[in-house]
Amino acid sequence: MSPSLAGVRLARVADRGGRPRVGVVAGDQLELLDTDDMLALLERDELSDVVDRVEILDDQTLERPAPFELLAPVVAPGTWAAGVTYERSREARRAESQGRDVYDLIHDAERPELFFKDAAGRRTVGPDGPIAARSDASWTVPEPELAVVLDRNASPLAVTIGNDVSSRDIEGANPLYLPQAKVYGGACALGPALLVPEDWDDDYDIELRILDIAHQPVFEDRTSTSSMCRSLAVLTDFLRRDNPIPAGTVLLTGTGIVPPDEVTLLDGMLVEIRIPGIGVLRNPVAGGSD
Ligand code: DO4
Ligand code: MG
Repeated sequence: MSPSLAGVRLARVADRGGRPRVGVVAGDQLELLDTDDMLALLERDELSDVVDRVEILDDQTLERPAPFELLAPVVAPGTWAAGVTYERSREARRAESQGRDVYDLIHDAERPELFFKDAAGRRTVGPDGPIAARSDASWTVPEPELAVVLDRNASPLAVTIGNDVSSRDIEGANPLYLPQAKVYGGACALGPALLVPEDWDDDYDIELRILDIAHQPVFEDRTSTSSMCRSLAVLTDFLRRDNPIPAGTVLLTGTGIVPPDEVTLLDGMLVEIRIPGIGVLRNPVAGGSD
């Protein structure tokens, strides 16, 4: 019988010719499989593909499996995101909206906030890809989130790290501007690997570090998915209602970390999100007003 994927970390890379390949992360080795179909592997939930090449890499960032370039671990046909799933997010939304109560209402309501973040990976980058601050925004922040890859029934297949990059000034001006604050080129990052958990009830620590252009830390904080006020089952239950969910859809599960108000992402900064067991998603920032 082929080994199951439980507990396995999977990454996608492209060789010099641009051909994508799936690899299994084993310590500091990337065992390249003879397939480029991450989704088929996840849905099969077994590791029967033959390893045909082994590359050495950094076991956290998965950087530099030269001559391979790391890709986003999955090209999601759709990416959805949940909002205000942590108390810290409610406080921040309340502050930026100058007291309007929509965020209190959504935090306590039975129906979660779910919004469409991307389609076909057009606005999503992988590890080391540039995330963006909008040119017409003055206050941009990373939102470090556990991201879940779903099958066609919205059941979870794997987890990864997601960055729901957001323009706080645009959303703060009016919550109806949310799609513009959240959906633009470079507003999402995924990676560096997918983890198929052995136990879906496990919680994850999430650590955020923002580095300035000299790569000195300007902010760091951590949270845990144990602080989420909604379960993954509730989020996916609402997501699938009357809504087609193509296999490979990604759901970002909300942020529990909000940088202080004076922090905004600027061209040349670096954002690192670490989830032990998955790795480190590191992205430079491009654009932004200053
Ligand atoms: O309502 C705004 C969305 C907030 C969000 O994306 C989050 O809490 O992660
Ligand atoms: Mg978010």
